[in-house]
Amino acid sequence: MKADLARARELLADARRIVVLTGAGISAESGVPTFRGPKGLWKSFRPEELATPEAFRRDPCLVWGWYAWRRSLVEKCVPNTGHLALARLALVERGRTTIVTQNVDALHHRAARAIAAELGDGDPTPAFPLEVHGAIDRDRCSGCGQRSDGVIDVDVTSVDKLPRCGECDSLLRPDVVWFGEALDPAVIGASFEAAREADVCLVAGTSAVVYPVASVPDMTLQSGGVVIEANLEPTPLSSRATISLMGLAGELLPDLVP
Ligand code: BV8
Ligand code: ZN
Repeated sequence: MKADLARARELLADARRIVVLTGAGISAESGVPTFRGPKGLWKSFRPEELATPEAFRRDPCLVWGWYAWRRSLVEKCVPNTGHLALARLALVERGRTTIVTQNVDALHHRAARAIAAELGDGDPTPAFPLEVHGAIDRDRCSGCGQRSDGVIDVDVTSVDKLPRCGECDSLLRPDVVWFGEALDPAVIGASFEAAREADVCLVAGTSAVVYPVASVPDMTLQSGGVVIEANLEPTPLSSRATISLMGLAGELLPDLVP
């Protein structure tokens, strides 16, 4: 493990372009539940019951109840050392690193602002991630698609109390991508382009089972780059990764990108 860590650190230090892919595991140490695994969100819920457009059509109050609960929980969480290490990587040498996240918790944004302030040069945007599955703190109109800041205390006691669009009166929904829904082509397209151009793809905290974003590391491999995985347990990616490091993202990432 020590030799792997040293080699991974060297590969990252020498990389011309880096793409980072993060999943729920990087936010676990901030208190945001992951999806799968022992204390995963889907232990207490069934994905087909909640993270699909059919579920929202069938029972919008149930789906809104889940997202309103997660929204209020995420609000109280703060970025951890893993988020901060990645933000520093992206801000110290601007333009070298692209962060792609499956997470909808906006913790990468908050880490970017904290490190930009610490570095004293203000602009956090190079460390803002490509959010391929959307953002839980934003709402989107299910009719006209207009986006807005997320309603905080959603009243889920009856459908007619759910938030509606000021323009077309359709139901608002969380601005996230559900199963069976297409990702924003511009966002996933930019993620794939960053993956193809990267010498190193650093994958942290994901079970690597959700497509199309799970193909990001393979695109780096196919264009001759290397993949470094940092995860708590082996995943379907581990056998394809150049280096697979097992451990907590909050400990591994500050070690990998000091
Ligand atoms: C689409 C947003 C097409 C909402 C989410 C069969 C085969 C292949 C693909 C499919 C298939 N059947 C269906 C599909 C497609 C489907 C898919 O991939 N399904 C999978 C499950 C088989 N994909 C889709 O439907 C996508 N859309 O394909 O559309 C299309 C095209 C054109 C037109 C119409 C349609 C949409 C996918 C997006 C779904 N939305 N979430 C919300 O958040 O509620 S997915 C959800 O899972 C989250 O976004 C999450 O990001 C994602 C992946 O989970 P992870 O982030 O990896 O989290 P997980 O808990 O699984 O793992 C955490 C890992 O961290 C673990 O390994 C753990 O060990 C580790 N860990 C824990 N703690 C730590 C740690 N590691 C380090 N440190 C720690 N401290
Ligand atoms: Zn509308």
